[in-house]
Amino acid sequence: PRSTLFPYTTLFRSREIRMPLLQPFETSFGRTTERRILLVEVESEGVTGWGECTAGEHPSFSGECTDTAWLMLTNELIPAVLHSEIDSAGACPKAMSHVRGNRMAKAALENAVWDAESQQLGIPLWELLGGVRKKIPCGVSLGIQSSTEKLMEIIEQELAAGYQRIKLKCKPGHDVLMFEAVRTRWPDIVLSCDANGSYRLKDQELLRSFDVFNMLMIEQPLWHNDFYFHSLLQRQLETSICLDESIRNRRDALAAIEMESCRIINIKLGRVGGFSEAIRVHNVTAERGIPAWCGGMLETGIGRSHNIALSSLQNFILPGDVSASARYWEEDIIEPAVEVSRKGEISVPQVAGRGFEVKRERVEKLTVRSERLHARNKAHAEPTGAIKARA
Ligand code: OSB
Ligand code: MG
Repeated sequence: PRSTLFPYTTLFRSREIRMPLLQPFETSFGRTTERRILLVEVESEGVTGWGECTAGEHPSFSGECTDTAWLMLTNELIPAVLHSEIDSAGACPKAMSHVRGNRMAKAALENAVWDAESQQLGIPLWELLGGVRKKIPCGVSLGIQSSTEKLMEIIEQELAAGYQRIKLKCKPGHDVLMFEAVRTRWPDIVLSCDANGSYRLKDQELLRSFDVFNMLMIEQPLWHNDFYFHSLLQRQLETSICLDESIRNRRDALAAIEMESCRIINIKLGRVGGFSEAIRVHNVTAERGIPAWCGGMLETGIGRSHNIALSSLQNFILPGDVSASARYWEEDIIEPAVEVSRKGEISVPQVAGRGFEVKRERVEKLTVRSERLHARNKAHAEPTGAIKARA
């Protein structure tokens, strides 16, 4: 549907907030205790759309980090979108196409525009995206723990809460013994692991030995940017490989599927550059009969609400890494907080927009820097702040 997104005054604001995690989160590439998160706000025609940047504090998951995303948003992406004639959120990728890469920065901006557009149209965001599911199945991703005992305690808690799948972060030296302990105690739960690219081809025999644990999948065992060696490895394994880091867009998904580099695909909004590309990746997995699920990046409620909307698309068949706000934050920046039922499901909100209010006062309190850019109308964009200072 055509939207009247930017006919008159449009205001963009980028800001950084700091949020301590309730528990540190450790992966094969590092440990996070406090998140530095960029939010993008677009105000137009009486609605406010929000987007969240999933870049980490360090460029270790992808080449992006909070600071590079800030630079791209304020110097390149927001001015580009302000100066182009956007009549729907789906037009954002083209308006930003002069910038290579930087997909997490692009996603924060594009997703804010989708959020605004759904409010202007008065329909739920998930409906604008083409979603169909009313409830989405949820799993949890558990970081590397200091001891197996601690890990077992947490798993017990998450299973009691109803989560449908347990994913264990792993790396060389932090794998078989942990899987053995977990499988001995829980022979039948749906289990998976995520190596974040920490194994090498010389570890083939070790990775083959994971087959006895009957896991649903092993996520990104090899290099973050590889397809070919994953296809060789997949031939050697009974367990399905799921690719995360490797899949940047629809073309990557198609290449991975055709090369049989994986049998399952994790879709993350930030990693693929926003809702437009996420839908395209989703569609190709659906066409090819490859189960998809929605990944997580330790998001606040804004990114979380967008993950919920995306997860309502038909081929998000497997439980995602989208879970309750209370697992991450003492207090989320949305209300109500995201909650998960005893069956391990999130109900997709049946109201216009993202379906969760942003707690503006709390966001203001958490803000450590912000910048405004605005345009009076399509023809006369008027940058402010740093952009104006450079002009
Ligand atoms: O690989 O899925 C990943 C968190 C940060 C970076 C990468 C990953 C993750 C997670 C956490 O697994 C998922 C979540 O609970 O948000
Ligand atoms: Mg992953």
